[in-house]
Amino acid sequence: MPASLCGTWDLISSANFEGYMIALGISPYLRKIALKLKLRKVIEQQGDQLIIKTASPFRNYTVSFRVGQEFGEFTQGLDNRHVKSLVEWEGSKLVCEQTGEKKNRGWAHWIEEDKLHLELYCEGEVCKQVYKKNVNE
Ligand code: ECB
Repeated sequence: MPASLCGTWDLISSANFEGYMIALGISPYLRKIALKLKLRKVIEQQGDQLIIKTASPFRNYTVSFRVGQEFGEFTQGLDNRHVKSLVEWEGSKLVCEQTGEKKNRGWAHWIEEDKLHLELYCEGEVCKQVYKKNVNE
C-alpha cells in the first residue's frame, strides 16, 4: 500500500515550472504571476476517489476523479484546454495521462521522505515540485 498522499502540502521547491508553462502556451504575464505563487495541494482520498485541490492566493484549481476511470478534464484557469485524463497507480506513483492537443502531457505524484513530489510534464518539458506537509491545516 503506497504512503498516503492525503493532507495539506505547501510548495518548498520548484524546478522548470517556466518551461512547463511555456510548453502549455501560457502568456509571459501569467507565467510571471504563477512563478511567484505559494502553491498548496490539498489532497483527499476515499478508496479509488481522489480530489486534488491546487490552491493559491491568485487562483485555485480542483480536479476530482476515480483511479482507473477516464474522465474529461477542463483545465479552467490554467491553459483552459479540454483533455481526456486517466489516473492510475504505477507502483507507489499516482500517474495521470492527459490526452489532448498537447503531446506527452500529464503528471505524477509520489511520497518520498515525508515529502509530496510532483512532476508535471508537457511536450518534453518537465517541472519538478516538492511539497512539505503542513501539519497545522
Ligand atoms: C491553480 C494555481 C496556479 C494558477 C496559475 C495561473 C496561471 C498560469 C496558468 C497555467 C499554468 C499551468 C499550470 C499551473 C500549475 C499548477 C496547477 C495545477 C497543475 C496540475 O495539473 O496539478 C495536478 C497534480 O497535482 C492536479 O490538478
